[in-house]
Amino acid sequence: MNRRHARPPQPGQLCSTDQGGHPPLRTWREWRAVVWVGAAVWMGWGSLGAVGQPADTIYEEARVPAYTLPDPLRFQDGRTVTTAREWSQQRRGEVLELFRDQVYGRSPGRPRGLRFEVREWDPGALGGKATRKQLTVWFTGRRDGPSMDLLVYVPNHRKGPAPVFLGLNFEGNHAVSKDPKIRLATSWVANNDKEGRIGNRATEASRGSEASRWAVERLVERGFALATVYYGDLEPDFAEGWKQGVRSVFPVDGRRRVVASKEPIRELAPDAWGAIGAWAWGLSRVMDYIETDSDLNAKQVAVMGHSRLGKTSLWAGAQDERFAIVISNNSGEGGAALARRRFGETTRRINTSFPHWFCGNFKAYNDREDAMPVDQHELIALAAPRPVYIASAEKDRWADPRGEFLAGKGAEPVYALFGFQGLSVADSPGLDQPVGDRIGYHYRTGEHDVLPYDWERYMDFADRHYGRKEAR
Ligand code: GTR
Repeated sequence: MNRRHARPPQPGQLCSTDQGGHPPLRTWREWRAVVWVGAAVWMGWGSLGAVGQPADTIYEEARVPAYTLPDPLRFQDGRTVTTAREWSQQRRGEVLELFRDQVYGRSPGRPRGLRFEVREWDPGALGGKATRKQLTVWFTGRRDGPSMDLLVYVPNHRKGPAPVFLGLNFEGNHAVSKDPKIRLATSWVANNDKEGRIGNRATEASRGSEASRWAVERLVERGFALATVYYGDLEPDFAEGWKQGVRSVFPVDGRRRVVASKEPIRELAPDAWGAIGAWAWGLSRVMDYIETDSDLNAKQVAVMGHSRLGKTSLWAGAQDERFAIVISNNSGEGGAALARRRFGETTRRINTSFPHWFCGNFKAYNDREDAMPVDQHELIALAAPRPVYIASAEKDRWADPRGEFLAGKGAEPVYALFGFQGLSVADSPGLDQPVGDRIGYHYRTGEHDVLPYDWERYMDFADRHYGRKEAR
């Protein structure tokens, strides 16, 4: 056994090497309170994901219209990429810029005033197997500005800094485990009487409501740390939610100039970040924290997300190359699934049900997927040469499992430039047969969900790529 802990900072201590700061955002809390009321009314029609699937949805292969994917190795001016260097230094930037401009929008970088405040630190968590850390990340460095709460479990039995799985959660940090010490989420949550979210507030009854999706004990047992944040801390998930999220504070204009705003922003440019961009930005801010925590291995951080948060992990991994592994769990349309393959959810559908997820420019592709300058195989390719894992589920036809596999296929030429095998199979494998070399893939039995099966595969994949002795 080799226990190694950095000295716990005192609760309330702010840690940052950056002494910069933004002007106080005096109106932030007041503004948020006003919008909550409107949001509660707006959300009356339903909760997360409660949007119907139209009757004309394509679920038969024979009805999928023919399409041609853009070539990831072709520059906008027609030239061909022939080397890994050309990809990394020129074409990668071009593809990233197209996704920024036309799909997810432009995001700001690390805010100057970023601060990490330790709220709780307990080396006796999970029956003594883990150290639980709870922090608040203050984005402007000011306590009257926006923030997110970060929950971290670090295994106590480990050699050196622990590799990390990082993911956003849907219902609040307290929902990922029954651990009674996790602080309840304080920001807006979607109502669900059965799961204890009432009046858009988390209650004690919502503890552990999402626990089946988070293999906390198994991760710790296998030597991984878990870091998670409630996505609603960054932006509540409804059309006007951005007015109470980080997008109202950090404006992005068409020339990528970012300034902290004294007043909430009331309008977004067509190429400014969408909600997925805001959530992905939060993941990069967690990465900023991880780099400061000597218990965590900042070179071994796998960013993982499910569904809309799988779209988010892919976008976070595309933009921020500090993530060592990128994992998409059932991310579907706007995530791993090819947009041009109109199986299941389509661009029009997603832009209609969730108008806030993507940037304004993306609306131009409703029923015009073929006009997109990119497709989702190129989003996967933006992870290259880092390992990427795509997981699909049998009953998740809305997400187009085959389209998710084919996006991995479409990314292979980029991995090949680096001398890496991608999926290393010609066609989609059968159920519950994980495949892949640098691009991992499985098609699991069951529903749109995150199951222990998925976590075991992600941990196996991470062990293999990190060359960990723990690899079974
Ligand atoms: C669905 C949406 C999908 C997926 C899912 C989820 O309603 O159409 O794109 O993101 O929600 O996030 O659960």
